[in-house]
Amino acid sequence: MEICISIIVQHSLIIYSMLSKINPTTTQTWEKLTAHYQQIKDKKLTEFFDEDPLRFETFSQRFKNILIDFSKNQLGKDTMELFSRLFNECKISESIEHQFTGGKINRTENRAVLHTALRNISKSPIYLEGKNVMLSINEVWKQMEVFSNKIINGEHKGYTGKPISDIINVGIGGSDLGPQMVYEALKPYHQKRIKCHYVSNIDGAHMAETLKKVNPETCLFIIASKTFTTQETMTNANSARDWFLEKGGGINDISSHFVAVSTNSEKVVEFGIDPNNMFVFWDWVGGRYSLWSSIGLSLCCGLGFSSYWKLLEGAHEMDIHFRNESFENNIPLQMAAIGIWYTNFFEAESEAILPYDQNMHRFAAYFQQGNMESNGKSVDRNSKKVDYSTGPIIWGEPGTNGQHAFYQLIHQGTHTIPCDFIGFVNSHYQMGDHHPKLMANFFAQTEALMKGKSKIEAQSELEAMGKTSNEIKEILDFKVFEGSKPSTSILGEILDEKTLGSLIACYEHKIFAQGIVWNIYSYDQWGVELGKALANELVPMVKGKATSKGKDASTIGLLNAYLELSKSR
Ligand code: G6Q
Repeated sequence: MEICISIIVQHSLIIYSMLSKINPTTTQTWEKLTAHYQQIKDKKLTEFFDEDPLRFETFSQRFKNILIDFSKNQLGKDTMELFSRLFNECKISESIEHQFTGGKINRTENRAVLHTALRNISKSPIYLEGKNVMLSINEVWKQMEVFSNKIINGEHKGYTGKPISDIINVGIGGSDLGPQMVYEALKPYHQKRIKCHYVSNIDGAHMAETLKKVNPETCLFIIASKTFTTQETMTNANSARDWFLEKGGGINDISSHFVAVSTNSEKVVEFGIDPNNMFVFWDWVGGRYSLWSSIGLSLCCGLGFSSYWKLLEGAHEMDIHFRNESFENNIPLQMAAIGIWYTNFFEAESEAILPYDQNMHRFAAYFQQGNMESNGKSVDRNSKKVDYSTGPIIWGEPGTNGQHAFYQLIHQGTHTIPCDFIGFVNSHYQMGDHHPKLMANFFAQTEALMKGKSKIEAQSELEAMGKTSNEIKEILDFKVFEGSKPSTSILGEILDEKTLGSLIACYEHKIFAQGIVWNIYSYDQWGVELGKALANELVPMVKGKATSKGKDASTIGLLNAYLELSKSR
């Protein structure tokens, strides 16, 4: 017994010292990178290409049917060599192993981080505290497959005997963004008879407008919440249940119209959902990484289990790549390095994700959470305030819409905004020449950002247009594009399930690797808590049932105005 306790104690000590606690800016390589930055910061991107005719080949990587072109970034081979050393100094390989093998690297929540196990389709054992987690994962996979097959083939009937036609996923944040993003991205793979809807916002408009589109007899609600206590989700779930009962469903019919995806069985039962209709997951799945868990149930129903499986397969392939490849060939690590290069040396504050694929319209929003909630931290793993930048602001919209909106600032503004362009060689939609035109825009933008337009070029253009020298003088400076605006191009063969799975996993690993170097904990999200707690406290005040005494003057002012104006309607 004593020996056993001693082993446990030793083990937990090892667990807590698992990730390095190195301030990256104190490493030898950081100093070298700083000097290196001074040498190349003003070098034009076009100069890099002039010097090395094989630059595209040197800085392109291939992963399955995806090509990643890093060549239009402000860096040379020496830059990447330095980053390889920095990553070694920050113990990246050890950290990757800790993550994949169930180390409690989410230190502030004392949890392992094992979303990679959820897509371990090889089913090879992964042990957490002596238990092979793949056994329970496999059981949930089976449950998801059986359930979604019944929905798709119409065997699962609603309370009037009709098959289910609409799935409403009720969740928020990590329990919403991932499945919704994937469902949208994989439109060509949708099941014909089933439509998925996603309701997240506590604004009643979201649920009310969605309910207008469905029939209570044929709709199934998936209440997706890791904790089953989230204010927005529980409020929406209660309203959905009220609506269902009002529209003719009975209490006994709830079991065929409501299922839960959660880690909290007690709360699920309290809500009135039969535990047999519950799909579990585990505390080692972070909300924003839970797409891979039973939170993906709506996808199994809306796409079919085999499509969902291919998504996992694509992610698993990227996991193997990330875990095994050396820095020189490791795509997520190189993406991480380039991001750090711009954030910490070029002082870029944001990164744009620009998919040239309309169906990927939620991809940037998804990684806005993935990245900003993971790496939006300012306390390091030594509990010290960092004195360097960490996670950037992530944003983006699908091309070409963005071109007619915000690209102006990327081309001619004062900020450095590294951009990821994502596009595909083949389209699912064979309509006229839309696709070649779309891709021409992709390539044109990356070219324009890199090359820019010099004063001489602008001048000769204006001359060719027949402008007088006075007219040219007036306008010339505004027609100049500095160029040397960095971009990475990601070109896939077609947007299918596997490719999407690989892309998502690639960005996830990039985020993780950056968090390791920045010496922060990427898997907690304490920043979300304060607002949540205050909102709960404010509800009775907004309802006029509690005094706002003790609140600050602005909040009291807002509350008073709200209550006064609410009387006037
Ligand atoms: C993600 C966050 C957050 C979470 C939501 C929903 O990493 O933790 O976005 O997913 O707050 O939480 P529940 O699933 O517990 O309702």
